[in-house]
Amino acid sequence: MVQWTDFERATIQDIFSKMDYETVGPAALSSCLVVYPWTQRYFGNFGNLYNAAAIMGNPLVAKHGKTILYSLERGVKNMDNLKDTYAELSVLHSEKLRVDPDNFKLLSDCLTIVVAAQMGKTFTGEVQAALQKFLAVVVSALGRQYH
Ligand code: ZNH
Repeated sequence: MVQWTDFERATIQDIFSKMDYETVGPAALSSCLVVYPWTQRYFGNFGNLYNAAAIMGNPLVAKHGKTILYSLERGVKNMDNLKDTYAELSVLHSEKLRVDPDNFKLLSDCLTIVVAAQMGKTFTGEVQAALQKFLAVVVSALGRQYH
């Protein structure tokens, strides 16, 4: 089982409690779709993803960005049981959505960049390590039901 230090727990809780999901979720997902264009293939039903401006202004992208953050919030509340927390979503992404699990890491990097930009100087090396660790464990849990 993954062990968390008090600092890591406090940092993750702090980041998510202060996060504005309305801006961070859409920014992270739209960055992912712009920077890694092949990730657009899963969102064929989202309408216009023609260019960066279209992606950033797409309401379905914005909504889904928020959905992802709410899902991560569930993880923040269940840091000692991330495997079970994401078991069902792992099955969904694997069997139904057929999302290549490598993409989870790309999204978590985009999210880290958005958070870092917002936190400025308070985004220290220790904070970065705690956030990346949390996201890596979530990504691993999301990848567990792939075979
Ligand atoms: Zn995902 C969906 C989460 C990533 C793709 N997702 C989803 C949902 C959730 C999630 C919660 C919803 C479900 C239901 O409805 O039930 N994701 C998530 C998370 C993450 C993710 C947490 C990370 C971290 N995804 C992702 C990626 C991708 C995706 C990266 C690609 C690229 N998802 C997806 C899709 C879907 C989802 C496609 C479906 C959508 C719609 O709406 O249609």
